Amino acid sequence: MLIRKSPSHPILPSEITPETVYHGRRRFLAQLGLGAAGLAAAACGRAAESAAPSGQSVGAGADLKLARKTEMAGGETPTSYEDVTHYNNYYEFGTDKSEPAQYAGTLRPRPWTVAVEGECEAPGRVGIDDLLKLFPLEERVYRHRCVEGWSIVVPWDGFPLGPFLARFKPTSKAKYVAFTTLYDPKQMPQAGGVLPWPYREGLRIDEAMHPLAFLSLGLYGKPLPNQNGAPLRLTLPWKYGFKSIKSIVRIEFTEQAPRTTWSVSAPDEYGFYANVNPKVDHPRWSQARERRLGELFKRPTLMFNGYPEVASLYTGMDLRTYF
Ligand SMILES: Nc1nc2c(c(=O)[nH]1)N[C@H]1C(S)=C(S)[C@@H](COP(=O)(O)O)O[C@H]1N2
Ligand SMILES: [Mo]
Repeated sequence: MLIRKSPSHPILPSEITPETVYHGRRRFLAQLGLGAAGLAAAACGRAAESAAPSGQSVGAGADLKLARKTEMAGGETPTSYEDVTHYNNYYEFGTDKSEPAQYAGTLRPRPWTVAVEGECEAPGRVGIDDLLKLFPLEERVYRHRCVEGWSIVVPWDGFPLGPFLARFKPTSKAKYVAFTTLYDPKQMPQAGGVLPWPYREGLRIDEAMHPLAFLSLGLYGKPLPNQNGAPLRLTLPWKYGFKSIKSIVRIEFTEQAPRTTWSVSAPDEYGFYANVNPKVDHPRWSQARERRLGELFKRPTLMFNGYPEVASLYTGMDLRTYF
C-alpha cells in the first residue's frame, strides 16, 4: 500500500530571493572572471515567448526567452508535456514513475547555488538566476533513452556544458568531472534507503566538453519542473538516462574517475560510461528495442541513441568492457 507521507508545498513568489541580492553582483562577476562587457554579451532576458507547440498545455511559470532552437532528434515528434513531467525517474522522490510529480513539490529550487571546484584555476559559486543569464538560452530537441527500455523526445532549454565548465579554467589534472545532486531529507522525505545519497554522476572531461553535452534549465520553454530536476540538470542524449543527473549543487574537476551512484550500487548492471548500445544487453533486459512513450509498438534502439557524432570519444575502447 502506498502511504501519502506529506503534502506538497509549492514555492510562493515571496520566498524567492534574487541570487544577486544573496551573493553580491560584484563578487559573482569577479569569481567568474567576467567583466560587464562579457555579461552584457551573454545577457538574456526572460520576457514572455512561448516555445510550446500550439495546443500543447504547458505548466505554469514565466516563459524562458530562447535565442535559438536546435532540432537534434531527426524531426521526431516531442513527447507530450504531460508524459515528460508525469513519468519520471527521480528516486529521491520515490521509485514509482508517478511519484516524482506527486512529491517533488517539497523541493525548493530557489535560492540555489552551484559550487564548481576541484582541479581548476577559477573555482566559484554561481546562483541560479545568474546562471540563467550566463549564455543565450537554446532549445535542444533531444531523444532520451532510459536503461529500463523506455524513451522520450524532449525540447530542453539551456546551454552547452563545455563553455560553462571552461569558465572555471580546469587544469591539466582535470581528467574527469563529478556532479552531485542536492540531498536534503527535509525536502526529500521519500528518499529512504534505496540508494546511497546524495546521487552522484561523472563524465570524462572530453565527454563533458562534447558539444552535445547540455546543461538544462528548462523544458518546453518553461523553467524545469521539480520532478525533472529543477533548477538545473545534465542532458546527455547519447547515454542512458541515469547519467543525466538532476538538481545539481556541486561540480568537481577530478584527476581520478569519480564514483557514481549506479555504477557503485550495481556494478554488473550499470557502467561508468553507460552509452546507449543496442548490442550490449543489461543482465535483466535486452537493450535492442525501446518503448517510446505515447507509441504502441517498440522501436529499434540506435547506437549512441542515434548520435554517431560522439563515436570518436570512444575510439579504441571495447564498449562491452566499458559499458
Ligand atoms: N538525482 C537524480 N537524478 C536522476 C535520477 C535520480 O533518480 N536522481 N534518475 C535518472 C534516470 S534513471 C533517468 S531516466 C532520468 C529521468 O529524467 P526525467 O524524469 O526528466 O525524464 O533522470 C536521471 N537523473
Ligand atoms: Mo533511467
